[in-house]
Amino acid sequence: MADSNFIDYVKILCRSGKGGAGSRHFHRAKYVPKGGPDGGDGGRGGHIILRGNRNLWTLLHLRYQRHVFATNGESGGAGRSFGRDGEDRIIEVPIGTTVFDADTGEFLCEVTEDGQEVKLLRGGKGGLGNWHFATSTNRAPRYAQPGQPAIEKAVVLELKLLGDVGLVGFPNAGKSTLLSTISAAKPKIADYPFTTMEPSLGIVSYRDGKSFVMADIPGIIEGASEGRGLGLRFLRHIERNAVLLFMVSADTDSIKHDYEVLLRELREFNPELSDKSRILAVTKADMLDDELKEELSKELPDDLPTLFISSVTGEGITELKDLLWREINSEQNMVQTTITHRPLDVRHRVEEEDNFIFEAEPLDDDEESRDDWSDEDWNDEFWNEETSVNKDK
Ligand SMILES: Nc1nc2c(ncn2[C@@H]2O[C@H](COP(=O)(O)OP(=O)(O)OP(=O)(O)O)[C@@H](O)[C@H]2O)c(=O)[nH]1
Ligand SMILES: [Mg+2]
Repeated sequence: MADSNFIDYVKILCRSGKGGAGSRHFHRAKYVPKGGPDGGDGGRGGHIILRGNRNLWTLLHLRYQRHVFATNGESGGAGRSFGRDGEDRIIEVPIGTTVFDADTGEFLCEVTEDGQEVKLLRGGKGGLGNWHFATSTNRAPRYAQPGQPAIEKAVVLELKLLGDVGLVGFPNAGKSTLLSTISAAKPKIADYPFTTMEPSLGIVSYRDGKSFVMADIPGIIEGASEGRGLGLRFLRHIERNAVLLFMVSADTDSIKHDYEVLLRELREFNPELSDKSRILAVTKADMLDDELKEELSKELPDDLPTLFISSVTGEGITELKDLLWREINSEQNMVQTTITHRPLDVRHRVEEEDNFIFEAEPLDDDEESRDDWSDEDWNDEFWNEETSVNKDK
C-alpha cells in the first residue's frame, strides 16, 4: 500500500492563529498634553476550516502536508488602529471525509457535501486596546487585553467513500469482475486472491438513465477482524452504503458457511453494518447446471434475498440490478444510510456560522483587578515591541 495513490487516512497537526494583543498606546503630539489612551485592538487569529470538494477522491494531497497552521493576528497600534487578522487556512477534503481527534479517537465531524465548510479550530480573538478601558476615574489605563491563545490539535482524517451498494466477499469471489461488467470501472481482475488492493467505485447505469454507485473493496477472509489478509480497514468504505451485496463463489464448499463468516467479520468491525439491507449473490453460476443449482438452493440462507449470477454469461445480472435498485430506493434503507461512526456516537456537526468545534478559552474579564499591577507585571505579561506606553504619565 505504501506507494499507492489511494490514501484514505492521514493525520495532521492543525493550529489556529493567536489573537493579536491590544495596544497600550497613549496619544502623543506636540501641544497636546495628556493625549489619552489610543491603543487599537489586536487582530483575530486565523481559523482552521475544512471544506468538501467533490473533485477530490482521496486524501493524497494531504499526505505530505502534515502541518496546517493559520497565522496569528497582529497587535493593535497607535491611533486606535486595528491589528490585521491572521489568515484562515482551508483544508480541502473529498466528500465522505470523517474527522477524529487523534489523541482521544473521538469522532469530531464529517464532510458530506460539496462546498460544505466545517469550522474546526477557532482563531484566537484579538485583545482590546487600552482606550476601551478609560473610565472617568481612570483616564489613562495602562493595560490592554492580550489576544486569545492559539489552539493546537492533531486530527485524523479518514475517507469513507460514498456509494449505494457495497460488495462484500472472499477474495476471488468475482467482485471486481461484476463491477467491470456492469459499470465502466476497470478494476484489476485475476484468479489469485487479493487482486484488489484498494477500493474503487463504479457507476452502474440502470433503466431510463438512472444509475447507482457500487463500491468494490478488497476481499475479506476469516479472521480479518484480527488483522488477517488485508484486515477490515477497507470496510469503512461500505459503512455508508445503503445495501451490501454479499458475493460467494458457487464452487465453495458451503455457501451458507461462507456467508456467515463474512457477516461475522462485518459485525466485528461495526455491529451496525449488520443492520444494513443485504443481498446474497452466488457468483460464477455458469459453472453450475440446473440440477446443481436446485441442490444448492436448498442450503442457501433464508434470511435474505438470494440469486445466482454469472458475470461471464450475464445470467441473473438484470434481476440483480432490479433487486439492488429496489433496495437502494426503499424508504427503510434511505434512513439507514447514516451510520454511527465508531467509536463515538456524538455528532458535533457544525453548521451554524461561527460555530467551531474547538474554541479558545474566553478572555478573562478581571481587567479591573489589574489596576494594581506594577509595571513589571505588565511587562512580563504583555509587553511587546508593538505596544507602547507613555511612561511619563
Ligand atoms: N466462470 C466464471 N469466472 C468468474 C466469474 N466472475 C469472476 N470470475 C473469475 O474469478 C476470478 C476472480 O475474479 P475477481 O473479480 O478478480 O475476484 P475478486 O472478488 O475481485 O477478488 P479479489 O480482488 O482478490 O478480492 C477471476 O479469474 C475471474 O475471471 C464468473 O461469473 N464466472
Ligand atoms: Mg477484486
